[in-house]
Amino acid sequence: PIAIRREDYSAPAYWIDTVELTFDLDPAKTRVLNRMRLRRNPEVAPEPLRLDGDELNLARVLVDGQGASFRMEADQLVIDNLPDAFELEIFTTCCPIKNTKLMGLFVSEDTFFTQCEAEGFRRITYFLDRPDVMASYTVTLRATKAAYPVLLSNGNLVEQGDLPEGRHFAKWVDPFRKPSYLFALVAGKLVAREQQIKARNGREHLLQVYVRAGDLDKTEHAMNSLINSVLWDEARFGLPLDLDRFMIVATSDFNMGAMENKGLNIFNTKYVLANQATATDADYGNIESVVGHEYFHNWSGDRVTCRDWFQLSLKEGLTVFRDQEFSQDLCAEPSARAVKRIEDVRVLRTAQFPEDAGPMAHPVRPDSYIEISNFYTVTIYEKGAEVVRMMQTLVGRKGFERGITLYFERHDGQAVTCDDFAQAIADANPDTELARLLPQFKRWYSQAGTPRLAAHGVYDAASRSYTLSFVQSCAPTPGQATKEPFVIPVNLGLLGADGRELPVQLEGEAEATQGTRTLVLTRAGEQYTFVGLDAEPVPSILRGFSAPVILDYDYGDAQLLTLLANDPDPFNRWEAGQRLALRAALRAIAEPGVAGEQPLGEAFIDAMRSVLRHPQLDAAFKELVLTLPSETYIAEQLDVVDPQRVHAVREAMRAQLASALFADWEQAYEQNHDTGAYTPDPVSSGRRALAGIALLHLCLAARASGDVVWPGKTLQRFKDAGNMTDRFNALNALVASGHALAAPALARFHQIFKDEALVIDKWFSLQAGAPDRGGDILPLVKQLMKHPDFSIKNPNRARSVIFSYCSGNPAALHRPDAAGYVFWSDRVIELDAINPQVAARLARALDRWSKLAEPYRSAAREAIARVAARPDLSKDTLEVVTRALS
Ligand code: DPP
Ligand code: ZN
Repeated sequence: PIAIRREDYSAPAYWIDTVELTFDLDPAKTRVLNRMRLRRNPEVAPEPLRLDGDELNLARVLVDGQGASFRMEADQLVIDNLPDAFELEIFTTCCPIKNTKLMGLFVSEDTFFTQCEAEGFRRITYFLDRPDVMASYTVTLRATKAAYPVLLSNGNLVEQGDLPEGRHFAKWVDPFRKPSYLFALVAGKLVAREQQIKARNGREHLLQVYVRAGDLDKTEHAMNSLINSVLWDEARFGLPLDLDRFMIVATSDFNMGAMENKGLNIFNTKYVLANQATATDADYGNIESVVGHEYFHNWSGDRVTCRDWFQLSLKEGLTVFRDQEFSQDLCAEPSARAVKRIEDVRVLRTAQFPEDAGPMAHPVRPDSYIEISNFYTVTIYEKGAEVVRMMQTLVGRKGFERGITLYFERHDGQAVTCDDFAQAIADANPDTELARLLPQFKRWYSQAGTPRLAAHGVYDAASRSYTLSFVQSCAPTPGQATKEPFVIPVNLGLLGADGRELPVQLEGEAEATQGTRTLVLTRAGEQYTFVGLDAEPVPSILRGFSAPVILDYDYGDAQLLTLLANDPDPFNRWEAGQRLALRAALRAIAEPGVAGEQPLGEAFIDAMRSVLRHPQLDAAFKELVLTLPSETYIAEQLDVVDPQRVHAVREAMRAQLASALFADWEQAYEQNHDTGAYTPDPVSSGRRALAGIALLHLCLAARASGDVVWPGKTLQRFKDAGNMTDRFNALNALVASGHALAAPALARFHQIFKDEALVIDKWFSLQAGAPDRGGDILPLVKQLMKHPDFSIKNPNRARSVIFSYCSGNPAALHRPDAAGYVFWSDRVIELDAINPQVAARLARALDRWSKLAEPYRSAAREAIARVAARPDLSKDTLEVVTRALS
């Protein structure tokens, strides 16, 4: 397979102005008539027309109504000697029922759906399937009325009616030009929750959420999230809904989370369906942010789209940033905003930092790819969002809003680049650091890898001054041996040893300021001297995680305890606890023996007790502080990783916290477990989260002490719970503590929810991700795959079992006998024949193999090589394993 390179971009040789599509929908053979008006792009030297296609049966090609001569070159349909402007008619058929890749037109539970991003439209018809070709679409759908009563496509329904032989049709016109990746159709037996809303500007809109008939009672939260999204984008950024009708449709077979097709978003059911009996607080939160995300794409993605797929983060980084801000803005309490920020950073550090340090590391704007589907990554999405967030930090919230306004004014209706975006934000804010530093700032787009920021502080009593020096560096990544310095905004505050926030005054400044200051680092090494300090301060560096970097600062334990107890910045307060826990973990990992059994010191345990019993702190924040850094995050801090050792130490830490804080967990549980009538608001969901982690530790403590009271109470809680969050937390406590009551509880859970696919996913996932005790998880996973409810073809189900094990359960996967790796390679190969995108995602589970200690390292490499040696591998999977081995 050949690599596509960013520098090879050239404008298309033809433009497509209009597309008229007529579908005769049939699962085995769908006929697609495609009538287009094209014209030569006068700015490009004449070339033949090359249309992309994939797995299509071509029946007819007419140019201006006449049979035309054409040829096939690989998958492309090539036509020479075309006039400057012409009509092209192409008739093809395809087979949706056999489409297990779930790209293009496919069938899920007797309903037709499409997925066209990034390159799925070519599986529907021959086309210039690239995002810079934007056309006006008219779509007619025809199908049997009884089997497919609902016929949907982008835009407005302009005509519908009956046809002979029990068939009917619907005609849709999209008022906006769009690239082919935003095309969508849906046809099947669906029902809709509808709501008419009036936007702030007075315009009326019809909002619809389509699901299968039995799921209508699970659509209220998605609808509310959609309404909030419409109102928020208009209020915060002045971006109104531009359509009369906005539709969301849920499908249970979907490769990704959801898709922002213009006016017709298609969603994985996981991000639509929720009621209190079936969905957890986390599910509610995810639905809100994904509904928001796809809705916000209506501007950042659809109205202004990407010139080419290297610019993917133009829409994804920006839209993740927007959905993060949306979720924060919906929080009434500032502390709830901080909780959301901590959760977002945790995702970045546990998933994106490893990606940036591994074989798939790539810049936010990549330079090349073999298969674009492999670049829908945490780097493009989450790191991309951090880059946008740094821009906001550098120009201020109001300045950023001005920048967004200019961006959309300048580029509405266009397909543009990351450079265009950064330029608009800078141009709207000419007197800011961002504008002055723009070329250097844009290294965040071009250089891969996570920068390290080493900070060092020296206090000088004689001059009452404190000097902080920073040195930034960034390790080589594939294809990038050396890096230039980044622009790093560092939000900083100073605390006294007593925990009070100190005024900040830099040398040469006339006055001190209160609270957080933003330092903008631009050089490899930099120094700041703060004056007017009577004693050595405790620096609170990188407040709110103001840049996606690894901060090394040689804090003393006492300083971290001060920050944990007092930092007015909740992020750094949480971070101080994480640093203390990480430090204990790394020490215990390095010193096998007794230290490894009781890794936590008294001071840390006391600090955790203070947090747990704190009268003012939020329950949600407490839960975050009491959650130890994940095994994956701990492993990232090590040069050589023994996953068994990491697991053993973290489990020992949890056991120690469980026993040492037993009375405190009891109190936390008693105070928080009753949250009254269910609502998924931040306060009550925080209390449920804290009660849940308390219950887990009470069961872990019972495991050590032989106590039967708490496991019994937990089972009762599981049975009586009035919502899924409480029920699932109780089940998790029994499973994670390895209690004998877990088995009957699991059986009962399955019995209650056997008809709720998303809940059964949880049931599978909990078991495949449970703590490994003596190698028991792999045999269990193999057994789960034989369960009648298991199907490898359904991506959600495959993820719930196979990914929960391979990507979510390191100690169970990394077995000394290598059986976990053999299982992984078998599944990658099996999935690759069904669904290459899902297979390639699973292939990433061993990205970090080269960090492993022996015997894991060699065995993992062998398993990857085994996959790579397979003939007929998809280019998706081939790209991943090839990069892993190089
Ligand atoms: N563009 C889609 C999204 O919203 C891809 N799944 O992220
Ligand atoms: Zn997106």
